[in-house]
Amino acid sequence: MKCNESALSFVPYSQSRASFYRKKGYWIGETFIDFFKNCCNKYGDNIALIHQNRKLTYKQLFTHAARYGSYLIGQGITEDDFIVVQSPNRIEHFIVMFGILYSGAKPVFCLDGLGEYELSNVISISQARCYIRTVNKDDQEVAQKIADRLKQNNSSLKYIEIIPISEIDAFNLPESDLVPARRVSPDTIAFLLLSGGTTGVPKLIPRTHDDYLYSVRESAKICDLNEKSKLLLVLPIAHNFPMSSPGFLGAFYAGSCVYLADTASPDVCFPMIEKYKISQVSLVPSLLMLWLDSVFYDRFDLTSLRVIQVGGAKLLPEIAKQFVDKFNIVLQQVYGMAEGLVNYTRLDDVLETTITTQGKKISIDDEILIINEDGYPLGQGETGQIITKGPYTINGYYNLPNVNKVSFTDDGYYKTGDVGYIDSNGNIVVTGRLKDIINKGGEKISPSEIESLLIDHPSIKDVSVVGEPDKILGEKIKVYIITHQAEKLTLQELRKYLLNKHVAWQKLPDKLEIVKTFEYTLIGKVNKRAKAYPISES
Ligand code: AMP
Ligand code: DBH
Repeated sequence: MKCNESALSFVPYSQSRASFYRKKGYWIGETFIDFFKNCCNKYGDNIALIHQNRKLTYKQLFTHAARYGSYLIGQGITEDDFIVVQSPNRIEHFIVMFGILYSGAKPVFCLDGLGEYELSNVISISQARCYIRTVNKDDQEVAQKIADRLKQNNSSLKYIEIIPISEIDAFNLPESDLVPARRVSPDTIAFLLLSGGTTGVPKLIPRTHDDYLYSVRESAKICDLNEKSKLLLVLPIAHNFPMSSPGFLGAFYAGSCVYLADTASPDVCFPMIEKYKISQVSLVPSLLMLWLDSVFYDRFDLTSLRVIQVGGAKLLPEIAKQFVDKFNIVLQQVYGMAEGLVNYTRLDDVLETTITTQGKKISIDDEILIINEDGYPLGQGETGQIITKGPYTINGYYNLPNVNKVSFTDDGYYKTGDVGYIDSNGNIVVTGRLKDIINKGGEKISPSEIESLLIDHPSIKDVSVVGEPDKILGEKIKVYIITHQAEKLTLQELRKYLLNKHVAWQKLPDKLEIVKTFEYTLIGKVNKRAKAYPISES
């Protein structure tokens, strides 16, 4: 066992479960680099990636990644290192990602929108030795300054690299400098993903080669990807959904072509769908609504679209039905989580199922239980918390033993914090949630994290952050504040205060209400469901 995979930081699968998953053929002993190499050998001259007028075949992508990986090895990167990675949706991300995996090190995937504050927390929990960011040329200077400060403030961080987009060719080392990919064990951590958390600190999710690749292969099959499929990638590339459900990894497994869009807005995506004859796209419900109402709908030929995956937040059946009718596509609902479990409605499901349920689990060995408040399993059709364990669901967050005590049951089930039931056909229906998160258009935001940042503000005596229902985004961030002496505070001031703390812009509050008091529960917690007493609104 490697030092950074000690019992404290990484909770492995038990030996008996691991050998069961191997026996069943779920875990095949393949590492990410084996997987990538196999895809690139098999589909060599197919186009893997297109962004605007740049294209890479599978073969070219492999060569770039191998060169970058060799370069990293030359820089002294080892298989024990965690490397925090941040990129916009550009070809460079794939080169950096597979380059890191080639070097044997482990990427820690961070959304491009994360601020210095969140990055610092991630570096501190993972004890990352490197931070690599790819940026548009215009943002290079700012990114370099942030990276320098991160290095100053985090002693584990020894090496930073800011790569301007389109300049990755600078790492085009001569063939002779290529070194072989480092061999790592397929049952160790391949990378860390971030969970939208309920705690003040981000939760890092350790996924192994064996477990993650199983979910990728199965997802590609369930979503019917093949060499002719053309996927448009619009969601942030570091998120689990566009990565693996079926995502770009599913596409690579099937030899499909991935098109990168600069934004998810219809004026950018619809012309691309027409031009490239895109067949599949993954969206969150808020984007689906944007596409549904777009004035651009009539201006482009969208008939090549065959399947739309929708997940990340609850999709209302009425909206689902309207979308299917208008776009004439097969809707595939996806209920998944970076911690593991992914459910899909199947492509041959009847319409009623695809619009009203979140589908079936990937594997017959995904164990899903619905439990009541006392932790007892409920029957089919009964509503309670969804808990799960299985061949690709983690057994603990990375380096957070205290969080693990509350996030997992004694017998190893991950407590999703989601509420739902399983219908008579075995489809899961998500009806609500227990966990204290705000789901703003699929982006998971921790209220307690924002509260702990705001409570330091000199005018704020107490603060409560809640999700307020929103027609398009599902929820928006609303802040209730009690001030010390009826000071005036505006939403703008609060947002600026958070920005000065280098918080990701997704976490900036949308609404502010100053109140005289909160209502408290019997044990003295702010009762977030209760109505507070407004004295002014901004
Ligand atoms: P994370 O743990 O940050 O990866 O976020 C996963 C969470 O997103 C789930 O536990 C759900 O709360 C939510 N989620 C994902 N997909 C869906 C869906 N199709 N319907 C409802 N909620 C969803
Ligand atoms: O929201 C998610 O995290 C999510 C949604 C759909 C996910 O991780 C996934 C599919 O794999």
